[in-house]
Amino acid sequence: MTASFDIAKIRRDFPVLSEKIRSKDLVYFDNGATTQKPLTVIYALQHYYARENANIHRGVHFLSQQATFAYERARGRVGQFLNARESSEVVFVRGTTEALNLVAHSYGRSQLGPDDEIIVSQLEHHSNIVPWQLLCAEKGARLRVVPISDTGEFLFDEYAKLLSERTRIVAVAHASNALGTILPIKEIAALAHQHGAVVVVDGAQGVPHLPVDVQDLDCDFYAFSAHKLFGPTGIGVLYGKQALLRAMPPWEGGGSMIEKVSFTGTTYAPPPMRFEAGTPHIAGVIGLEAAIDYVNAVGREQIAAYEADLLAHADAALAAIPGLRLIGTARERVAVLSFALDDIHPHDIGTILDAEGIAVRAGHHCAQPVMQFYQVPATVRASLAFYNTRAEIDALVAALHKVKKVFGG
Ligand code: C6P
Repeated sequence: MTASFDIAKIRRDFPVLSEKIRSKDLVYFDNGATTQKPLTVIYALQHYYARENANIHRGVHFLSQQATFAYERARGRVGQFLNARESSEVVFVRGTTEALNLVAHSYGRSQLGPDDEIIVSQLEHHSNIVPWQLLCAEKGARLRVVPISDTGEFLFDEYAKLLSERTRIVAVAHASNALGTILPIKEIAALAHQHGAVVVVDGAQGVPHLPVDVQDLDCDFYAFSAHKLFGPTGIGVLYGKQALLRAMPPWEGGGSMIEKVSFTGTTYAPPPMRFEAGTPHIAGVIGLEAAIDYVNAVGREQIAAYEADLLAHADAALAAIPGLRLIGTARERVAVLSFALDDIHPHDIGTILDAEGIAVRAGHHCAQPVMQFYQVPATVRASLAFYNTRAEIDALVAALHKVKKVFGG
């Protein structure tokens, strides 16, 4: 670990981490659902509402201009964070779900027809399945699914077989929320492009763990949520290549997204404004910028290295528990551990862990096709972040031994 990665200081930056839950030290392992927020993000929101609150893009007065400047500066920061060519390739939305629906509604509805095909993988979150199913139903298009291996790997050869001249969209996760599997986006995109398909990446679980360079990946769209990146809820990003965004029709109408409105015909603003109808979540955007600044200051390479070390420790520690079955053991994973323990129901495990102050998610993780593949109704999922520690993993292991005792194991 690099000397600059000061875990004690990092933990002090996140006030909730020193909370007691049920008289126990909080161990927060539900980062896949949402991450905790550092003080810089909390203060940025407070500062905006206390000192700078105004609507944007429509006021000549000082505060409005200041808020507009802050909002557009944040767009630039997100663009740099993703290595987009231009900040106008960054569209602010409510979150990953809205970003994916935007692409399905705007790009999908205007470009797809009967017998066209959309490829997703077995690993997808419902947000990267259902919008495409709705689009297929409307257009008479077909959804094709790339299978996974028993360890939870994306089967690239099977993907290659599914691609054809009918493939219009390939929509895949950067990393699986249920298993942690990292998908080979760069290779997926290169092959999709050979067939003339566009590539949509659900980056909800990629951005918090991995450096993301959209130019290097050469994806056409990349979606993520601020709240999984230590930022506020209710704000997210759709990155889209400029040429694609320019050619896409609006999907929501209202203020801010127009050039000229009349009853004889309305014209639309260029992207990104074309896709940001109405008053946006200004404070959220400012909070997202603060979150990105925080992550950059910690260092994205450092975060990835620290989390790889945590994951290796957690894999070994959990494997040593008799009766524990890790679900999803792909070679390349972000720090997500999904598991079953004996035949104890995951919700019972989650409840007992909660009594120990340990927050995990028990359920299908909005990835029911993954559960169907492994023939389990649910798993327990510990999803880690860079503020977690080996000691917390050891606390989880000790608590899982208690769970076994309660169930006579
Ligand atoms: N996964 C989890 O506990 P929203 O809700 O729009 O911010 O993100 C949706 C989403 C899309 N894709 C992936 C891969 C995700 O993990 C999520 C959110 C949470 O795993 C809540 S279900």
